[in-house]
Amino acid sequence: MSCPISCYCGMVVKCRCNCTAKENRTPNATRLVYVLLLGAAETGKSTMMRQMKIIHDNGMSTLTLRSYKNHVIRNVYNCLKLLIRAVLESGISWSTEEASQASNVLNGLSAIAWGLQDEESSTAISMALVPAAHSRLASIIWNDDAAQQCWSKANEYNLPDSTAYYLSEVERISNDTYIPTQEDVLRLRLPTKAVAVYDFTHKDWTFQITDVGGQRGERRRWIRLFDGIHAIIFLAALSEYDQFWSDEEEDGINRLELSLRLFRETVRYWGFSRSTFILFLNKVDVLGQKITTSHLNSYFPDYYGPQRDAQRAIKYIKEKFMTAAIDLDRSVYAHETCATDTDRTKFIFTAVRDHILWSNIGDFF
Ligand SMILES: Nc1nc2c(ncn2[C@@H]2O[C@H](COP(=O)(O)OP(=O)(O)O)[C@@H](O)[C@H]2O)c(=O)[nH]1
Ligand SMILES: [Mg+2]
Repeated sequence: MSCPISCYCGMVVKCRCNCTAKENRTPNATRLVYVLLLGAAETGKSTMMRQMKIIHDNGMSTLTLRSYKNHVIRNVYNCLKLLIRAVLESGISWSTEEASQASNVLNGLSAIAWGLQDEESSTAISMALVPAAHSRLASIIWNDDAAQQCWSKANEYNLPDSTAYYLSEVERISNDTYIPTQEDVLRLRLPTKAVAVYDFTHKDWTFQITDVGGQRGERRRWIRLFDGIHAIIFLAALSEYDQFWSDEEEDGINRLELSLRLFRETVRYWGFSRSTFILFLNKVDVLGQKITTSHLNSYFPDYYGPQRDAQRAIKYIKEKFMTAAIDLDRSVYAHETCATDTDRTKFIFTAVRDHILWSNIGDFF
């Protein structure tokens, strides 16, 4: 049997136990490789799943893109509302009368004015539209100095990562003939409760990737439902070092601390003792932007490296995760990722896929 992985090394793989049943497996028989995506909320799990689909299904069809239109418009609406609320809470004055008036109009706006129903029914046939007049007002808001000041403190006001993206693109999105692009879809924040499963086939291997969703309280219970997992891809956001959870269960907890705690629990869970562990240190692009103004040692006083240095910050965060698994007899493979970047994800995932196959090869031959 030749190398099952696409590294073209020409290696011949033999069954380790010489078992004829295994040797006689037909070369075309597919074998299932179970991969679980884990991590705290908003670290990029659903975005990674969407990327898998883009990468393995040769992009999203127009029909699929259209089906996301309501969600995109809902995200624009949410980003705008949260940004206006942040400015009003901050006490910073709008720099022009025009922006102040735009804020009055948009702040009083209900989602129905944009054809949006409640959150649950936003998958219904797309009726949503950003009226051109509102799109102009949204641009005035976004370009105002008060909004920019609040955006530079996005962590304090819990502004979504995609705020800058959607509010810079609002004019395009408000077009009558608007169809979302893949990037518009990748930038979506869609809090999903359901478990999502995606299968793709590579040679005679079928990868089944499962995202258990975002319920915080349920998370620990969820992982116990999964058995025989070949690999865990754990996502943590590099950019969450200056962010805090503000919900009931995890109120006031630093998001990176929570990711570290979850990682520690997951890597130690006996049910995963045979699984390959891969760590995606995601949102490398967001870290690169915020590190210039938000200092890591303001939140992690044991960071003694230089300020405004993305590489040193990444090194420090990576070491924190590695230390969490240091006393265990297992390797963790870490990658810096940007889940919204298709080319980068494709490159990394090809390496990860091959790595998962190699490290589980004993199970398959
Ligand atoms: N800029 C940037 N945004 C990201 C990245 N990964 C995820 N996001 C955004 O972060 C938000 C939350 O991501 P999501 O996949 O829903 O997180 P989940 O709760 O772990 O499933 C979405 O708006 C994504 O577009 C990334 O690497 N860079
Ligand atoms: Mg999700």
